[in-house]
Amino acid sequence: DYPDHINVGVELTDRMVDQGFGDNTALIGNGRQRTYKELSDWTNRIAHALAEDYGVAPGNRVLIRSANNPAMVACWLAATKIGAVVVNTMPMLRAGELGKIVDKAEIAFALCDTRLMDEMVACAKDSRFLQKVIGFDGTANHDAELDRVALTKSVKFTAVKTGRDDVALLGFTSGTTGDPKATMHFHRDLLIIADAYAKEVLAVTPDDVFVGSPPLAFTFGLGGLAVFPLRFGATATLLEKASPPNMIEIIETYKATICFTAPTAYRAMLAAMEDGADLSSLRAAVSAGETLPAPVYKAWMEKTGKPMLDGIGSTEMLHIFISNRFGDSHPACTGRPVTGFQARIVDENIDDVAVGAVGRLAVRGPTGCRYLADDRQGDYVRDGWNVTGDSFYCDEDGYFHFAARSDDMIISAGYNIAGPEVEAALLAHPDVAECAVVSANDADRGQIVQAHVVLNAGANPSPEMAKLLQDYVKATIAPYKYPRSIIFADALPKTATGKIQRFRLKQEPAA
Ligand code: 3SK
Repeated sequence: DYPDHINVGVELTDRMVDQGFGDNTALIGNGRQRTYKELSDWTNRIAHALAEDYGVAPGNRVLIRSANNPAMVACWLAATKIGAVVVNTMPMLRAGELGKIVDKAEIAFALCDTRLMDEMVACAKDSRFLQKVIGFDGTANHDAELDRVALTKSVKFTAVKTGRDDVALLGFTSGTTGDPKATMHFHRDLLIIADAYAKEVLAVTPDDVFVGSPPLAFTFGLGGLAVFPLRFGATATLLEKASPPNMIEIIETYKATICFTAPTAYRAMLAAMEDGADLSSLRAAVSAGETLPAPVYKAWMEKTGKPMLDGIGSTEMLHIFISNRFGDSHPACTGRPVTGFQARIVDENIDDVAVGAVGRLAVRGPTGCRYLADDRQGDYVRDGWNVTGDSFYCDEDGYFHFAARSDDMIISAGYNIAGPEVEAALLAHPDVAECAVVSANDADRGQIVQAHVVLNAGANPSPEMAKLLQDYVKATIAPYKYPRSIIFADALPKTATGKIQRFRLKQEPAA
């Protein structure tokens, strides 16, 4: 029941001012706080500049390159107000990676934090699509071209009357092959994720203060650190470098109430948390982006007592579609579908599997996958269901449980072994800081379980330690699942959004 015309840039700024939230703090970052009225004025000035001085037209694709900061949010909302289709990108991307995105989305304009210009300019030099790179000041001291032009403009702007089903955002997902896919999302989709997940599951109010680490270029971050707070008159704190100690400090300083991050960061927050750390304001620790290992959930609950809500989303679906709830949150359980979404466990013919059996997680709802010009659309959406890359099972009470990424299932001597289950067993050992479990080829067993392990400081990576960990796993889960190969590492390969790149580890020979 959304109107025919929605502009999400207007909904999250001017509309909030009209509804009486003008004096509420909308954004905190880089040492400054902005109210909703200030954000509305700021975005209107930038919108004028983009449309009038740079000729950005409705439907043009606009890339934004920045770390998480208020200026990035202002640029995103301003470009959305003029009906542009925005592609938010990570600050660490190199010219070659930016080039793939520019080519795929045929991007004409780039708005770039002046501190990150080099790679953007290098990308533009060879591009047949990119017409103009416009610098903005990510520190929000208005010391860059776009800021200077915007300051000459009126704070009143009549936004483009976009249709609710006009594309507002292209979310890029790198996949495992390195060939990026762009998922198209409509103006209404950005409101739906707030009105479904953020309202129903988190019950966000104007008193909430959000903190977290996922980049705004990742839809997990854009939802959790921009759309959700701004939809409800709440406050977003934005950190350019969201280290675990920084997040703890923000919770203490600004009395943050909702934290969005991935399990690895929660684990690191626990390690960085000093006795006496004050997390009393926190009312939800949202975990997504990776499955939440039961030991991390339990350690968090024991140490903080603050509700931890595991959920699963995807760039294709835009945000979280299955989640735990307050008072109904369980270890090793992803929860139940968010209102408006339906989920099933299916086989390769998209038929239901038995209750409790592992199969592919399929989902449908008010958002869904629409790849931009990509043959992989037909693999992802089948019979109207979005078939994810995750293996799950559903119990008799309708709760969904993660088994493995479909390509993380290890078949060893006829046994099906879910890599994440072995990871959870290893992570429960006090000497293990991080681990990733993959398959390695083996002449006798076809595949064997191989664990890549980062040890905590002080623990010694030795054959004795490997044996100790193997025995520990055998004593924790069915012994056939133990990692026959253990490789110690200083760090694990990760994507820019912090997901472990297990596919890169699979190339390692068995040790
Ligand atoms: O990976 C996830 O779980 C996720 C969650 C929310 C939005 C987007 C993604 C990929």
